Amino acid sequence: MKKLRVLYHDNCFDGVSSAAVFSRFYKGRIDPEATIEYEGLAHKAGQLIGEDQFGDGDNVIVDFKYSASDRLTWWFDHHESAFLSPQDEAHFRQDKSGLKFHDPGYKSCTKFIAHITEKVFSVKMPDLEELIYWADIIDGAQFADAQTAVELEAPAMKLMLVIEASHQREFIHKIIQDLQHKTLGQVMDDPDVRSRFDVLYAKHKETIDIIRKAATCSRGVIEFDVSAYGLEGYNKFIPYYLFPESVYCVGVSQSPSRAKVSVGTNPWSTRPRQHNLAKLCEKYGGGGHSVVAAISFKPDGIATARAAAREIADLLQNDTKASQ
Ligand SMILES: [Mn+2]
Repeated sequence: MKKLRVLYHDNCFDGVSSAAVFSRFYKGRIDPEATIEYEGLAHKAGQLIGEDQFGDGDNVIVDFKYSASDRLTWWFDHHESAFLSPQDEAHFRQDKSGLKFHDPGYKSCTKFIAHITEKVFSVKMPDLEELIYWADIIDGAQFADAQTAVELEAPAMKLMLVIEASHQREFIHKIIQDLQHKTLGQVMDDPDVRSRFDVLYAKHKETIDIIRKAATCSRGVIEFDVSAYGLEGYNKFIPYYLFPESVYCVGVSQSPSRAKVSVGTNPWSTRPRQHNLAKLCEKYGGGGHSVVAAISFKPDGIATARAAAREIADLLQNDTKASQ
């Protein structure tokens, strides 16, 4: 009887789904009697996965950076930045096991695993199609509309809220086990999952109200300042849900560790985007992607953050006016 340890990207719908899909594959193709353990991994700057995090049987990392450890048996990742160092990348390129896979062209690691296990190992898991579909939508932020992203009607979206906010290992590991043979609706029907969702959903609704009261939208640009409310994390699609006609969003928030300006593009806007937001934020010491970027300031730098947010909003407003 084999032993497997699954190291997965913690508090992430795609990480948890990847763990479930790989476990199903492993039991179907490698050893139906395998004992499987789970270990969540979180991003910390420059930190390697410690040798003590690997088990003494087979080890797989899913939806997370490569490790050059001899104890790593399988690896699947779809992140652009999958290697901590050129040495790690060289180690992966020289690997002859045929059990390590990287393709940044995939929107989710779950779909990547499902494709590889079918194409390379001839294992089909048609009953997991729903999970694979939703992991791809969620990790790739490919929501059909703002309602899907914010109203959280679909069981997958409800489960996403629960997975992202829950830090008890046993609870997440039970979800990984359930996802291997239940529908997403059945997983959500678990009373423990349901009661956690209810609490988180009430908070989510409060957040929508806070942003609704704080936000204005002028010339295609939403501006809001929620620094007085201590919102740590919030669903980043809420502003576009409230102002469907918007093109950009500039938000100011405050946590104990920093004051923050978040700048984003409405993914459902039909108007062409004129600016690279990463470049715009770099001028203030921030960065990110072309469609979503941010700037962090010291915790007492809220006035500077507000001034930067206003400047950026003004620039984007003139831009959207010019393009009309
Ligand atoms: Mn992922």
